[in-house]
Amino acid sequence: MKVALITGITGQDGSYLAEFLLAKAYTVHGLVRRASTFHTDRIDHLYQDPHDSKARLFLHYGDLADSGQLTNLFYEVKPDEVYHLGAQSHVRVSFDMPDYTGDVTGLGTVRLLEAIRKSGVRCRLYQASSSEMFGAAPAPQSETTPFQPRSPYAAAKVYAHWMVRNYREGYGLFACNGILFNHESPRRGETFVTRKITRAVAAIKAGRQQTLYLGNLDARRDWGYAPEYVELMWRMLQMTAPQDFVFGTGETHSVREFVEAAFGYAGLDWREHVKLDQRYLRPTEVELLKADPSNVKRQLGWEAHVRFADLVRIMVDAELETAGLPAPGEGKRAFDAGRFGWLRRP
Ligand code: NAP
Ligand code: F7E
Repeated sequence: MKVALITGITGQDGSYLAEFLLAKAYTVHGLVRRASTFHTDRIDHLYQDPHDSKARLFLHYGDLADSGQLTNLFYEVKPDEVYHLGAQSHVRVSFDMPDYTGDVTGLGTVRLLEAIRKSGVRCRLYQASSSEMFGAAPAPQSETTPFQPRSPYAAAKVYAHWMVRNYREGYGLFACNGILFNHESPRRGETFVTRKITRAVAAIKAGRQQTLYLGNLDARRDWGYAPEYVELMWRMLQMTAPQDFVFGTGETHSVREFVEAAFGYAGLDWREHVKLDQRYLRPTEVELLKADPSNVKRQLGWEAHVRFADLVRIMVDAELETAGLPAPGEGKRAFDAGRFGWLRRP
């Protein structure tokens, strides 16, 4: 039975990954930040009483800013596989909090690498790199596209990415960077644009909201479905030798197209509800992201199955259901298509 350690287990990807690994009979340990309120809602359905001898999910307080606790955790848990997903992951927020973002997202990765090295625990590491690192680089972006980061977040991820490669080359660590393009789901953080839009659709349908304020509608992203992406993270750590991969759908759509699709699916006219708020614009924007996923397809036989239209439907259906409203259900059909047998809820 393998042991995994997940940083960022309370986040979107961490929650799906924990679910996926538990279904694969892993013992899963997660790093959780201390807060004055509970914030484990994404993993509450996975909770197991640690006093139960059959428990396979364990949570540990810690922080990527605290190297001592990270090192202790390696001595205690001795993981076979480490999935480093913890980060200050919001690009717009990173402009307001550049040094904090550098500390947690950049240096936090170095603290983790040092914890592995100093503890001497032999494990494999997955690093959550990001398509944001490509920034202004022309699309489509692949493993050979040079990085041109356009935000403090992206610059911090570039630093982390290269440090992971450095530990791979310098210390022989089995460490892989997954350069993942945007991936979304009903568990996406509420301030990322797709979830903000789908939540607003349900609130407008329910008569609780009239207007949705957004920033740049022209930015284009390669949006996929998060559960597919966490499967790939696991797959990368099962390779015979460590390697970095780009992963995305290979399609690109504008924020406006997402808005149109989400409102349209729920029978709403977005023009009656969406307004610009300058606060959501970024000092430097990444205009166009579109993956070239041919390498991962060739080497790992991996491709994204849930595409733009189904992703929108999955997210709007989930939001309408949560609001107690009737949902068209087309997203549910895409979701039920059989690929996600390990998922207990979308
Ligand atoms: P997310 O929902 O924002 O989750 C981030 C996680 O990091 C949360 O569990 C958060 O804990 C934790 N965290 C934040 N600061 C921390 C700290 N100082 N110490 C310990 N943990 C901390 O992000 P996500 O969408 O799941 O993404 C997972 C990873 O992939 C991130 O590294 C992100 O940057 C990267 N990524 C995401 C995408 C995407 O489209 N989703 C694409 C490429 C790369 P709290 O719950 O306490 O806040
Ligand atoms: O913005 C535009 C915004 O915040 C997408 C993170 O997971 O993916 C994510 O970063 C686009 C941008 O995601 C609003 O300007 C318009 O062009 O949903 P987002 P992101 O910045 O692409 C990458 C791959 C990561 O690695 C990150 O961790 O939408 N946009 N209006 C808006 N964005 C937000 N958040 N809010 C708006 O009102």
